[in-house]
Amino acid sequence: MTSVPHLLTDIPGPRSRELHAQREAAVASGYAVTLPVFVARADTSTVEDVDGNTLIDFASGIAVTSIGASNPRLRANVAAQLERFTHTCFMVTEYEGFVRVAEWLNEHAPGECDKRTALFSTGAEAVENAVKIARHYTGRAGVLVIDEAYHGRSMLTMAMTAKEDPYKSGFGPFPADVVRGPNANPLRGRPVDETLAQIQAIVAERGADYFAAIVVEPIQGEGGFVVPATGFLPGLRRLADEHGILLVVDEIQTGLGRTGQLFASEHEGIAGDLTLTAKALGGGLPLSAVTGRAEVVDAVHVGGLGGTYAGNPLACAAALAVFEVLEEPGLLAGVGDIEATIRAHLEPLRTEIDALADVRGRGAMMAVEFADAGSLAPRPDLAQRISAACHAEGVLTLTCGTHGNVIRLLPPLVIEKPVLEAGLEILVRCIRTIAAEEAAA
Ligand code: PLZ
Repeated sequence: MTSVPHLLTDIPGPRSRELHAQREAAVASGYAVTLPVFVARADTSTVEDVDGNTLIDFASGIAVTSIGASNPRLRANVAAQLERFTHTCFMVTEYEGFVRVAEWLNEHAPGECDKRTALFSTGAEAVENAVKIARHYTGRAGVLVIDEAYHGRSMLTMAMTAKEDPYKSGFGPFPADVVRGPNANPLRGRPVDETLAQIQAIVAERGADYFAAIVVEPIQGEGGFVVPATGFLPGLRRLADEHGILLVVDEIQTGLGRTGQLFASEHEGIAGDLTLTAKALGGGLPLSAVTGRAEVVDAVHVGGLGGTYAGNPLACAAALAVFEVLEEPGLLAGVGDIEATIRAHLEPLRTEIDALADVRGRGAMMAVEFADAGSLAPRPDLAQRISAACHAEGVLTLTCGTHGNVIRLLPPLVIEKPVLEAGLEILVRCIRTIAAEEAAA
């Protein structure tokens, strides 16, 4: 491999700029873009743009291409399926891939119980359907969600998502019966027992028969890669059990190896009544799933769940390749090595750079938060400038967080160590440079 990143032009290059201008004349302006670079092809952990530049991929298309954006096994599986048929609609005639994906998820999702799986296409659809199932099973309406949560862009999932701008502003009114509780954010929240007591009070206020589900991300994604304080998730599990509420764990960003376990729930020793997957599940083809206790999932009447493209055959073929890669010996342990490498590069900066407030995450889902020392006033300006500097040097980083002050790293789980290290060295250099400029200003 030639050394990466490998840059031939400015980023974005001339051809990308030309295409971006065409995009502006054709595409709805409501889509934001992290880096206006047009991709020609992708490899295990790099993307090549239309100007011949090779960038290091620390985004994986937002935690989707965990096994790489052009994995040979996935391509072969999808190509073989493509030769056979592209679609039947599972509600019209059946095909085997759908069943095999469901079986794998039933076997591997958290919880020692008989399970069933329903497949859909997008993450938001999985969340919507989990709420449908939970309401049907419990006969209750309420959905309890957490501060700083992200669950999608459909009407119900916008209601469940916390952040107003850009996700919700101007798009309401939203469906009713979504109630928000506090987050056990170790950097910014209250102690975990107080947080749980507040949630307990919210449940008590609404009455015993109100909440159908508590929906929670085991590590918040868009909300800022917030790893909840120890005890929060088990506390929610207990609270749900005490009140006959279903616990729905949204593993759409964290699931399928991202955190070094197949499911992030496993780090906390909990199992949702329903566990949601998407993103990495289809390895880039649209596929999502609700997996959970058979009794709960099968409470829904025949015909109550579905969708034209739900569990599309090409996407199922892709998922079966994803499962094979996840089961390779050493894959999950390698994710632990990714975390160790990231920490080794970033943690020393904590004492060196005042505005570097936190290095956190699990596995290949790691983040750096920027905030003023002492007051913890968020510094989105720093995160944005550092991220932009990384882009200019050929490293594709993303930001996130309620305040936009977090840089997140989501490399493919199969990233080669030299590529990871090259990207991290650039990130560290950019953090130092921007922090020094800041200090001099
Ligand atoms: N739940 C935890 O992370 C998607 C959103 C990007 P969809 N996150 C990326 C954007 O700005 O639209 C996500 C998630 C969690 C649900 C979803 C929704 O998944 O496949 O985007 O619908």
